[in-house]
Amino acid sequence: MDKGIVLITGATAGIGEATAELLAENGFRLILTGRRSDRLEAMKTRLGKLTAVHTLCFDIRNREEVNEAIGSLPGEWKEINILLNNAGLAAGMDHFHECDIDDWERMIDTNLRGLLYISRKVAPGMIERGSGHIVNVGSIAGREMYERGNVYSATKHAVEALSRGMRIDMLEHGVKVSTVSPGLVETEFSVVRFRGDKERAKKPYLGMKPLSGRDVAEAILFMLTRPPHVSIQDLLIMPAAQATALTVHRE
Ligand code: NDP
Ligand code: 8X3
Repeated sequence: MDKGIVLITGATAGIGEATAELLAENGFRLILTGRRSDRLEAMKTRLGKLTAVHTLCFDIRNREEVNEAIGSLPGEWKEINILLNNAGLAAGMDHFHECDIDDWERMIDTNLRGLLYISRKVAPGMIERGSGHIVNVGSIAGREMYERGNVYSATKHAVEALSRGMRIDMLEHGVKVSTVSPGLVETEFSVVRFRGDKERAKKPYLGMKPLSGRDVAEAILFMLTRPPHVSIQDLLIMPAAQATALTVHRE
């Protein structure tokens, strides 16, 4: 049975890719987005065997690219039922006074501006149809601060705050807004954060079992498949070995 159209930002890796796979297995039609066109095409071939897939290749930091991409959707793909705002990154992990300001701008432009651009473009269609669901990927870093987390954490706190504001503003229009906030998930996140340094990137996961993208995808699927009158507003999902951002039990 058709479950509607889901647009996933950052579908080329990690949580976005795992969610695309799980939603394809569960009968959702997918619009997959990201900057790496080769990965998008490979996913279209792979998941296209399970469901209808459309791909859009653009940089979410660029407002014109976002508007053009959404504007380019063919008629049968225009009515987006669910928007998964997942694209995001941490760039660097340094004390505030030593951070690279370019890193701050990348995080603010991706995690915040990008999320705002695409949500502002997609939400009016949901409001017109009187239904829709926006799921924003937050983080444990959006719930608490930790040493050297400064601007990444601030962007995720902003995602939490924005989700609450979006929920209030769109309540009367039948649009659900949810946040899913994971703890440590082993994806490309850490490799990106530490600029391709694979050894350093392994450190957060040493001696413990982190979440997989699939674990988070399963939580998202649960949120998306509640009956119309039920809204999971906020979901914190952590590895069993992690109590807070920095309290991790390692063997
Ligand atoms: P990955 O690095 O594995 O995936 C990130 C995705 O975001 C990629 O598909 C990437 O695609 C996309 N992306 C990044 N920048 C842009 C851009 N400028 N334009 C378009 N797409 C972009 O990381 P995760 O899967 O771990 O991260 C997904 C989300 O989960 C992020 O918001 C992250 O903050 C959050 N999160 C991650 C946690 C973790 O421990 N991994 C924990 C808590 C939250 P491409 O490069 O092709 O553009
Ligand atoms: C990613 C989780 O703890 O590395 O959002 O900030 S953490």
